Amino acid sequence: SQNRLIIKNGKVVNDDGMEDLDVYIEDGIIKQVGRNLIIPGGTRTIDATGKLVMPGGIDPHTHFELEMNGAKAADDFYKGTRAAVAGGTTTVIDFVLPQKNQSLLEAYANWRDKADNKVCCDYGLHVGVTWWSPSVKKEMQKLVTEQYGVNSFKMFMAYKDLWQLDDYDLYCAMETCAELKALPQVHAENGDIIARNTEKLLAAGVTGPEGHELSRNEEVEGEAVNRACVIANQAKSPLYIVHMMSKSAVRMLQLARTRQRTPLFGETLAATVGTDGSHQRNACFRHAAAHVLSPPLRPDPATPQAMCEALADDYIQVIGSDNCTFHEKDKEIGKNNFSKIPNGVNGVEDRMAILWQKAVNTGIMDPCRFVAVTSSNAAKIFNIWPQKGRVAVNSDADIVVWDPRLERTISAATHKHAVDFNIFEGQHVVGSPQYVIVSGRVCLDDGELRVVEGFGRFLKTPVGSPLVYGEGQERAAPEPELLHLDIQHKVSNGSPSPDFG
Ligand code: DUC
Ligand code: ZN
Ligand code: ZN
Ligand code: ZN
Repeated sequence: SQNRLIIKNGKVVNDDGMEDLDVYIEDGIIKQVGRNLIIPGGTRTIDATGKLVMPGGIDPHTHFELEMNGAKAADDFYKGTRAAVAGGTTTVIDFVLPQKNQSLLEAYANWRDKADNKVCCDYGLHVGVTWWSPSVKKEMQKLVTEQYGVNSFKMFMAYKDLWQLDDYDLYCAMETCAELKALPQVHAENGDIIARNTEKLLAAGVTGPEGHELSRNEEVEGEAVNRACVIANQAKSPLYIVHMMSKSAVRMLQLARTRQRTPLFGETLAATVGTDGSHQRNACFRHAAAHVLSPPLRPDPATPQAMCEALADDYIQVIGSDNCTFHEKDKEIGKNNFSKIPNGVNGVEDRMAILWQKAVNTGIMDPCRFVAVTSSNAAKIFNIWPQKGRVAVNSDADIVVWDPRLERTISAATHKHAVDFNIFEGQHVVGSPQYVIVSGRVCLDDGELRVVEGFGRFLKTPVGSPLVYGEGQERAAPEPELLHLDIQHKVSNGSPSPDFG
């Protein structure tokens, strides 16, 4: 075999522990992990002395080439996955977002066509349920089959008149997910409140980027998180809340966990831990608009650290990027109306370094938890574990050799994104990848990027993840005494506790 590699003298970090071990790779697969390995001659050696050998990152939230408000995201599947690999991420999961009344299967096929020959690393797909009808349900049934390999569906509670579902349709979509043992994902913001607030702000002359957060503050996110959890409970469905951006959102998710039985997962973003809402008020339109995404960055300066702590404490399980980059000139579409600014920021490249800097270097989390939230948890939730998300025999050789002492300053001048702006501009980080191995191929080689366009494969994600649907995943029934409803129920008819499941 030509394709042999050994990573020696490093510390292997998995989500459940770390140990000094060598890793031997052949034909894209990890074949041996241990010490004093016996390996064939002619194998390339990477010396990882003083370095951490971790599973490549999984970014479960990207929007390459997304079209929004008349603009198209700058990072395509080539530049986007190239940036991912440069930062230590070796798998991304992107979103197929059908138009209203468009066939989900057709939108899926279009997205595969865009991506398959461009991706530099493996990628999977979530599919948006952006409208509802019996035909949509039939298409979901097809998409979860092995032919298509989709196990997660995203529903929007915001973007009225574009992607938003009402509660009835959201309930139906979640029931269908539960039936199929797929995972519903929800964008949790109250789109009707946002629509009305937008009208009021524009009428009052607030047209700049500062209006964006004002139209959709924390309360508007927290309400939707709570409602999504209630609907999931009624549908007897697990739930994954994408891009949680505020302390209120986390609080509502935690509260729901105390009262309901279905597994509830939360995701936050590199943007949320790496920067804050003050930039949306920058006097320079381009600067402010570049920070506009939904849900928005928050003005509360305690948010970034609180989100790091939520990740460390398992209130939130996953960090993604929501990478959806628009050139500065495209953000100008919203020059006179903040609601027209194409939404989205970068993050697929810097997600790991940013979290390392903000949460590991500060002592908020240890390297094992870092691996859990940047890789292993997403692999488990999206049912690609332990093929992905683990350094172990028989796992894919998707590996990052992390140098915890490597220092660099993040800048649009040097980043690998196609976009001309970086929301982490000027931030100094200590800790970055030195080598990144994608399916056994060294694609970042001592700092030099050597990706191959089209090298990545489409990754099928099977339904029925053990972490989401397995035995013991249903939470213990809540204490009936805590529920006012139950007390009334007992008083009125004296029967035992009602079924909240
Ligand atoms: N939020 C964004 O900021 N961009 C794309 C879609 C979304 O929900
Ligand atoms: Zn979203
Ligand atoms: Zn500026
Ligand atoms: Zn998104």
